[in-house]
Amino acid sequence: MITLYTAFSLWGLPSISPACMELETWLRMAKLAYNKVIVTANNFELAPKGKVPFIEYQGKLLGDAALIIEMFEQKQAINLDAGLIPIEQSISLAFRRTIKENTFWGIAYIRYNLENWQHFRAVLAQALFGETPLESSEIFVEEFRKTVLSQMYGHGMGRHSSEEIIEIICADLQALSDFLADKPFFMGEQPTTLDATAYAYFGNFIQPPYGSPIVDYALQRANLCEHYERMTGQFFSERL
Ligand SMILES: N[C@@H](CCC(=O)N[C@@H](CS)C(=O)NCC(=O)O)C(=O)O
Repeated sequence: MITLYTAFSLWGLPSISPACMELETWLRMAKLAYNKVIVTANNFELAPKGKVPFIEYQGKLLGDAALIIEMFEQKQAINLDAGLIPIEQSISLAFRRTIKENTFWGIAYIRYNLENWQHFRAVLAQALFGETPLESSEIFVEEFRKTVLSQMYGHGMGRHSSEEIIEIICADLQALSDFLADKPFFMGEQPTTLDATAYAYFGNFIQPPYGSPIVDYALQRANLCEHYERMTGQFFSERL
């Protein structure tokens, strides 16, 4: 049995962490059964890479959604991308890396900028500390924000102006929308790994209650919104 350690669910999303939602979606697509444990301040220290998601499988803790998916592909001989020819596999990998390594920072930018931080801080505190009063969790969540902002700076996205970040992230969303076009799934008629990634990250732009020109832009990409609904219907129908 797989134990999935994941960030909590909110705003209609299976998880407010896009990487957690990506992995959970993939597990469902691969029809692998799992137990779900919600990560709090108490068990976060189990995370082998200091990040969520992580899993416990065959007595070992493993981190990183992409590496976990690769491990299952090998150990369980599951390949959601088996129908793709090599050039399609390259495109899929390039889009997944773009979403996870670049577009993701748009989500962090929206949540951790000062405008939305007051609200997101309370969400994070509640998730990590439950009913503990906000005061006692304040230091932890403020440190958490500092870590994320410094990661964003280290990545390079955090060195750009708001206008530049908005332009960069909207260009990623446009590329995704153009590539999806009028297909039901990114690589055609059947869902593949890229659908899990795009679904999770796009959902984490459009579902939270945070205003941003990026969110407005995302919501105007009708085919991506329809893809989000399609994936929910197919893999998280209990949420409808
Ligand atoms: N490449 C990792 C990214 C995971 C990730 O960035 N997780 C975030 C939440 S979405 C996290 O745990 N951040 C806490 C931290 O960086 O300290 C994956 O795909 O699993």
